[in-house]
Amino acid sequence: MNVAVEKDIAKVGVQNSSEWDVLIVGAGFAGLYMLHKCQQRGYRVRLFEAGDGIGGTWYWNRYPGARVDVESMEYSYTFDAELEQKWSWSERYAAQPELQRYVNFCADYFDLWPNIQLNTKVTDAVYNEATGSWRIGTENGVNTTAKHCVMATGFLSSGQIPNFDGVDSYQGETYLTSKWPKEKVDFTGKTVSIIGTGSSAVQAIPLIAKEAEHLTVFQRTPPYSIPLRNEPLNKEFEKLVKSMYPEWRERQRWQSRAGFIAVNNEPTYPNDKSAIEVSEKERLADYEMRWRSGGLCYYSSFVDLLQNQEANDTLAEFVREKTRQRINDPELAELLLPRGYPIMAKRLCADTGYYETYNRDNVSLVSTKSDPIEKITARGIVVAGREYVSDVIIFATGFDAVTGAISRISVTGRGDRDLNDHWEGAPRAYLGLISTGFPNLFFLDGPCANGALVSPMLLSEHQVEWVDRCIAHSGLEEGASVEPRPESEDEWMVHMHEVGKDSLLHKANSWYMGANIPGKPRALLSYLGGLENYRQQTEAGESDNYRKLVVSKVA
Ligand code: N01
Repeated sequence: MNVAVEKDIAKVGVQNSSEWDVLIVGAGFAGLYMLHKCQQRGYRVRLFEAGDGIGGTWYWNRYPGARVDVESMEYSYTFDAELEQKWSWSERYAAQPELQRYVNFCADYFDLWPNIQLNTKVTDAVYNEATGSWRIGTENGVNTTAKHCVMATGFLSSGQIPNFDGVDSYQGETYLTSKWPKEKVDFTGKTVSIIGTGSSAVQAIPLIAKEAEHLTVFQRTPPYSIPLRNEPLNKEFEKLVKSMYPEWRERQRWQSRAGFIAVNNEPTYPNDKSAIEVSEKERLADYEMRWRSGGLCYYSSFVDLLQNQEANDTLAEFVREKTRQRINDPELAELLLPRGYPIMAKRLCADTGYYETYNRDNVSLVSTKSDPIEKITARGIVVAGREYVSDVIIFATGFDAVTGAISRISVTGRGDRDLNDHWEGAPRAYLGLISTGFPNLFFLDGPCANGALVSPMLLSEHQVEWVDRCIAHSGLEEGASVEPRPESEDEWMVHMHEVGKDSLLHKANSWYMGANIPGKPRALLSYLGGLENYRQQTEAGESDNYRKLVVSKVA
């Protein structure tokens, strides 16, 4: 045992047979904040990260054009007032390299590095009922034990390449957007194919088109995409936000619906009116105002947009009409326009020149809606009997979202129960934070919470603080454990499905529903009650001395 560890044990002042009080898996924003909280408590804590750098999604997704589509001033840690004032963003929406610089700056600022272990991919976790602790195994053979284990593995971290016939026979270069190389990829003079038109592709396509000899886009479902309107950060806006950050953050937390309030460089409240009860003039004024602002602010538009098809149709038609104007060729526009599913039922995309890219001579579109990709050959992609020969294929084909990263770790709880068995059909977790039969194991940004529909930064900070208090409450002593009562987990699942049952999300084949992965059970994976409601529910979960949980102590 090293000196630092001995010092920490003295600080915590408990006897513990585990090597670590808390083991955190994943060095994204959530895992790093968890680490900071544990360090503040003086716990013996370790964070294992699979990559050779930190940042989670912002470490892996380095494809051209990768940038956040929540405003930088709102997509940053909210828990430290000094940090908020110290850091300055250069753009309205930070690009991947700047986000990585921010994450590294935070790790320095909070002195997190001594407890981060890179290149350490967790493969399995087994609960020991006698000691109330977890044994954690890793790909490189490091095994350790921890009293509490926090899975901060991310909800968009398991990239997927569909199992296309012949995919391994392809002889050209291949790239997956979510595992992009660190070195710049040069497309100059190359014919490039990209499969997928979700958020990643929509960001990458305009930049790759500028470089490639020819770019062919294989689109199955046209996305709804809103202009992002990125620009250098408006200094007046930065000054405004920094002058009122405490109030701004409170409004993000409690009065925002999705965790962001900036629209057209002003703080706003979500629109609580119905899209179909207001006049057409009022409705269009709201849509136009948000179109001018750009990005994802339609999530705080009329309250019934994701509940009522008629309301949703008004926005879908508005966006289609705006989109039509961005594409020169009317026939091509018809292929690119999204139809047949509600807007926002798949996550809205936000783009910089996406549709205008199709006005270039070196870009073509292949619709695979009625003629799916038949196979991949040594030279390219075959659709409807035609081979599209390419030097490069880019897979922008998304993620085994929400549950994928956790499910790839073999997790064995009380009574040798496998977590994937407990989650068979649909994941189950009380408040999205902890599952019955898996004591002392916590999920951040996991299933059954609302990471998918609110700003992940706001959600994960709130969850970290909840987990931090829960660990402090249950303790570190040998034999101590905490898990939800079975009826608490049942109640939460009933509540989650009740809240989500009328949502239009059910009408699209999206990762929200697990519907993008062949064979994955179709189920609502996230809580749709909004951020404020989720915060209230989790606070209630702590009431009456955590009566919804079973906290066992040493006899
Ligand atoms: O993945 P996606 P993504 N044959 O699942 C297609 C976040 N994000 O990486 O729609 C043919 O959205 C698939 O077609 P379809 C954001 O939350 C944020 O782009 O299933 N095509 C779709 O077009 C986002 O929602 C940011 O019919 C196949 C595409 O591949 C989430 O990450 C940036 C196919 C996958 O799109 C995921 O985005 C990037 C097949 N067999 C990502 N399988 C920002 O912050 C899949 N496709 C800006």
